[in-house]
Amino acid sequence: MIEPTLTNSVTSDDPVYFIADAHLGSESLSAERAKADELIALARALRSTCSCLYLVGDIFDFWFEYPYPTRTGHETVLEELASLAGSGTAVHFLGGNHDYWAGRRLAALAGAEIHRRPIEAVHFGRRLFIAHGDGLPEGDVGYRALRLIIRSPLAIAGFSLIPPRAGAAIARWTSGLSEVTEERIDDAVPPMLDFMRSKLSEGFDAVIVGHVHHQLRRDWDEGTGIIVGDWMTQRAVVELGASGFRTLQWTDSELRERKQD
Ligand SMILES: [Mn+2]
Repeated sequence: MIEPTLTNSVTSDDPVYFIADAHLGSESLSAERAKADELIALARALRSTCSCLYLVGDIFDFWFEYPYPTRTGHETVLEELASLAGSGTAVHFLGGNHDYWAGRRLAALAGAEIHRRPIEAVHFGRRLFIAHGDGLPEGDVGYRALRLIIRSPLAIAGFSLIPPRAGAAIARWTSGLSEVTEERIDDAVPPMLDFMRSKLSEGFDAVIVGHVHHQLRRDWDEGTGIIVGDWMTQRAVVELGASGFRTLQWTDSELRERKQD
């Protein structure tokens, strides 16, 4: 059983927001610019209206903390997140399977609290279980084995000896192996729904995950399950306010209700 880390619960009337799977650094230069510019615009729009921003994993297609200074290539986004944090928004970063190696350096650059495990938080009286979602459904056994290797200290030590440019090339290659397709999304949704219901049965009021790249909300008797959807292709955003959850999309420089597929 996965025990979530309990975060400090924020008592505020301002809504809480969730985004996931921007995979910054994975696409063409123009796609990358659009993703980053719009993410920066969102962060600016959220300033002073958002008590808490959860980055629910795979915001970066690749993140590694070398033991010496390197350019991240994501300076503008990081600066904007840091100013959002500076304005009083609590920024929580959950490591995904692509950016699990995020640590102290990212925390300092983005003003974010870094989590390498699922977290539990309470907002608007609801007990939330928040996780990126990789390897959580029970069926994901092969991937779980791979993840154990990715997360081993020895593998991390080995990777830090590779020059950053070569390291990034290896990361791009492994990233291509896990490319998102419609078929993979269809396969991933049912076990994720099962997983969410099992967490709800443990007493959570809502379960929020990313990873699947498809925005989805299910309301069951025992609670709400939400897959945030991705920033990469959908600019998906989820809001939790006093009146409950809203599935949104950043489009034409504002947040709008997003029709469920
Ligand atoms: Mn993922």
